[in-house]
Amino acid sequence: MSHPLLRFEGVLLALMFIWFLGLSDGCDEDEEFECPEDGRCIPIDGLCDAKPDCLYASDESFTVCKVHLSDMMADKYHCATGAAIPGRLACNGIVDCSDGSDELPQVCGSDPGKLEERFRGNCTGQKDLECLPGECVPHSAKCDNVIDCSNGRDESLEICMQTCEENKCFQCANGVLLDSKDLCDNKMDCLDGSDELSNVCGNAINWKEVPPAACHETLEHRFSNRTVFQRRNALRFVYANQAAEVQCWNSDRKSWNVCMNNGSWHHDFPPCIGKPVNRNPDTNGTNGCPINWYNNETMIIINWNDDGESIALPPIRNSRVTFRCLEDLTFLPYEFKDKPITCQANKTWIEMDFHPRCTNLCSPEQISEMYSLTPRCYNGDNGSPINCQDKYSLVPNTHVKFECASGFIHKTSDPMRVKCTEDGEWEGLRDLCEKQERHCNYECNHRLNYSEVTMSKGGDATDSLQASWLVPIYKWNSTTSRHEFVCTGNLIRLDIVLTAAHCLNDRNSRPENFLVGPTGNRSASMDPKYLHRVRNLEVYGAYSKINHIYDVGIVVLERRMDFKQDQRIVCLPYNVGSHLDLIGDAMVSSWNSDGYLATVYGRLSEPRNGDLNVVLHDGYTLCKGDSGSGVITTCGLDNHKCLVAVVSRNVGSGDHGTFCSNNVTAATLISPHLQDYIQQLIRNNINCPE
Ligand SMILES: *[C@@H]1O[C@H](CO)[C@@H](O)[C@H](O)[C@H]1NC(C)=O
Ligand SMILES: *[C@@H]1O[C@H](CO)[C@@H](O)[C@H](O)[C@H]1NC(C)=O
Ligand SMILES: *[C@@H]1O[C@H](CO)[C@@H](O)[C@H](O)[C@H]1NC(C)=O
Ligand SMILES: *[C@@H]1O[C@H](CO)[C@@H](O)[C@H](O)[C@H]1NC(C)=O
Ligand SMILES: *[C@@H]1O[C@H](CO)[C@@H](O)[C@H](O)[C@H]1NC(C)=O
Ligand SMILES: *[C@@H]1O[C@H](CO)[C@@H](O)[C@H](O)[C@H]1NC(C)=O
Ligand SMILES: *[C@@H]1O[C@H](CO)[C@@H](O)[C@H](O)[C@H]1NC(C)=O
Ligand SMILES: *[C@@H]1O[C@H](CO)[C@@H](O)[C@H](O)[C@H]1NC(C)=O
Ligand SMILES: *[C@@H]1O[C@H](CO)[C@@H](O)[C@H](O)[C@H]1NC(C)=O
Ligand SMILES: *[C@@H]1O[C@H](CO)[C@@H](O)[C@H](O)[C@H]1NC(C)=O
Ligand SMILES: [Ca+2]
Ligand SMILES: [Ca+2]
Repeated sequence: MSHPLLRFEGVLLALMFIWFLGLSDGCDEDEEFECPEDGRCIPIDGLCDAKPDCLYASDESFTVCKVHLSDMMADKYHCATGAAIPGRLACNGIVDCSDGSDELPQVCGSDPGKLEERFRGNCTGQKDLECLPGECVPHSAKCDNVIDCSNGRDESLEICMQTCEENKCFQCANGVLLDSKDLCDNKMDCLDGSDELSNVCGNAINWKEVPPAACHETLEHRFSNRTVFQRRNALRFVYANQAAEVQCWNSDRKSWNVCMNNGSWHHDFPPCIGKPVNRNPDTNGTNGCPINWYNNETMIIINWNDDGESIALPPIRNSRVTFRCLEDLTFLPYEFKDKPITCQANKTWIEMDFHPRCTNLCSPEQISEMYSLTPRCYNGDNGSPINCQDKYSLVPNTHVKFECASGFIHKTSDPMRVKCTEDGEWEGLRDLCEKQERHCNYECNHRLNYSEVTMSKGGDATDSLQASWLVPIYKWNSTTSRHEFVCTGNLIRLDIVLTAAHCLNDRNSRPENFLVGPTGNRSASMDPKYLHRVRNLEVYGAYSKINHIYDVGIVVLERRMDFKQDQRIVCLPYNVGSHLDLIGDAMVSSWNSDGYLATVYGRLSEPRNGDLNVVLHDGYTLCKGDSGSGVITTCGLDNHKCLVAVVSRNVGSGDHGTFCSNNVTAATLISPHLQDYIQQLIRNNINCPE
């Protein structure tokens, strides 16, 4: 009889191989967690807080979040994944745990009869648990630590969740409570192996670390869109006791399987029909080690021997080799790049599951940079969703379906799709990009709540939501070697900022000298990760440097901003219809000297020479850094609020904005002519791939 642990050795080798490769040294270990899927660093606070931060939610996996009984906090509710949430969030009707375990009926009290009825589904008689439609197993199969359902439902969290009475119990990731003596005894008692994880047992005596078991997708059987998988670099897998639906690579034949805690799939996958047979004895395992995936058009083989390296051709026998991609193709999975593998004398590889591929990849930036479209990516036409930010996932035949970005509304129901070609290009993207205007419309002042703006200069801080189109513009000062705040800008598209021309127009005004911050707190916004680089500066042609009339300019950002709650675009009159009320009250929001958003009020005077004068009410002032702020008033038939002018200069003293003005401020009117200019400029700045 072999002890169960001995059976791990084969798996262990392969797992360690995967686990300890490709770790970068990028993250600060004390303050950050490195997402294994892509090496991104997230703040340590984001780890096991029940909210996924990593691309594939590895920061919330039970394999990192599960803790020992002695580390559980009495005042917290521990999700079955181990993540701790405030106790009051359990059973509050809102799912807070990433696995939903805080709202399961077993915990929150529900009629057991109802629950049984739900599990039964359409099953009858003794076989009263429905795994999948039509697949029934007996009652005794429920949570007996043996996988009976093809999709593992009989051992899933949904069915097996148990409530801990005294608030301190060890629970497997599928909700089953475990006796504390079974913890860290080098024997997996949980189907998911959570009782023997290093984060649970790290301090235990005589405990031997075994990496968490994982089952990988194969080349033939790819995860379907119903599988919630993890990813480590380019390899996709599920952890133990997690179900996976796979789809044949060449057909839509699907089947379910469950990963076991020794790293094997619970049952064999049904064969995929029509799998091509490799009749080449040099690559199919007859004359040498099998390399069915070898493609002489895309890869070369380097043979390592005592004399150094040399190029080899199949068959490969009894040697150590590396596969390399030709030209600028990308090697996948990239963590195996330049990794030597060994072909043994008996024509088998020491390493298992080595299936490299050399491929072109499509660009994640190109699909995420369009101002009004948000991509959703799929593995094939009807395949599983993949993350559009993840460049190693964007292989040929990745399909992308677009939706109008939040803040935009659909104008048509036309499908918006592109796909990645073998050459690594997005087919149809340029066309779609250029025609965005036809598909999606701005909701320019959607959710702006002007009535709440009650701030005055020097008053209390106002919420950035209330002036969510305002962005600070920073310019490089070569004397101080710093970027300094110079003017206020207004987002009129997610990548276009309207401001005053004089902010952009001098000898040092080159795009690379400018940065644009996010809306909100000006002083807090110098964190480089929130700053936007500038692609282009445009000054209205009629702008006069002498008397500063037609003082309007535009900053085009290199990349669009995200549409966030506190980031909105402002309406220009043309967005909402032609009616403009240019006499009456107006307001100007910008930052006060402390960096807080503030608003001043005034009365508009008749427009003259392209200027609209704002006569400020008593006690309000506008100063140098307020240049470029928008003058906001009522416009359009629905009494929208729009930006009708851009603050330019203090006319009282004839000065162009160096000092503060407390009575009359000149602002450049967004006249119909200027609107045309802006619209034209917007059209010319649709940033589409070549
Ligand atoms: C994993 O366990 C199953 C059944 O318990 C067994 O059939 C299989 O061979 C094991 N796999 C490995 C790699 O040890
Ligand atoms: C039972 O089967 C019927 C017909 O196949 C289906 O419409 C119904 O939704 C099923 N009920 C449950 C609870 O799955
Ligand atoms: C490999 O190719 C040879 C020659 O065509 C064939 O006889 C053999 O069966 C093939 N082997 C496999 C495993 O497909
Ligand atoms: C690849 O192999 C095929 C068939 O063996 C051969 O015809 C072709 O010339 C090879 N191509 C390269 C680039 O070596
Ligand atoms: C091939 O040889 C290696 C080492 O000599 C051995 O571990 C392995 O089991 C052999 N494989 C087969 C299929 O014979
Ligand atoms: C998965 O793909 C199928 C088509 O193959 C589609 O009908 C289904 O809605 C998709 N499901 C999800 C969850 O995206
Ligand atoms: C806007 O402000 C009004 C008045 O303060 C308030 O009643 C309303 O709920 C706010 N609307 C939104 C969407 O915040
Ligand atoms: C740059 O900083 C210096 C020192 O604070 C200041 O005197 C100068 O006016 C700044 N230059 C510009 C262009 O703002
Ligand atoms: C604005 O930023 C400053 C400096 O970073 C900070 O002290 C202040 O609390 C922030 N205010 C708000 C409202 O975020
Ligand atoms: C604006 O204020 C300045 C001084 O504060 C004053 O000299 C000037 O006449 C005022 N202009 C108007 C139009 O009220
Ligand atoms: Ca069972
Ligand atoms: Ca155990």
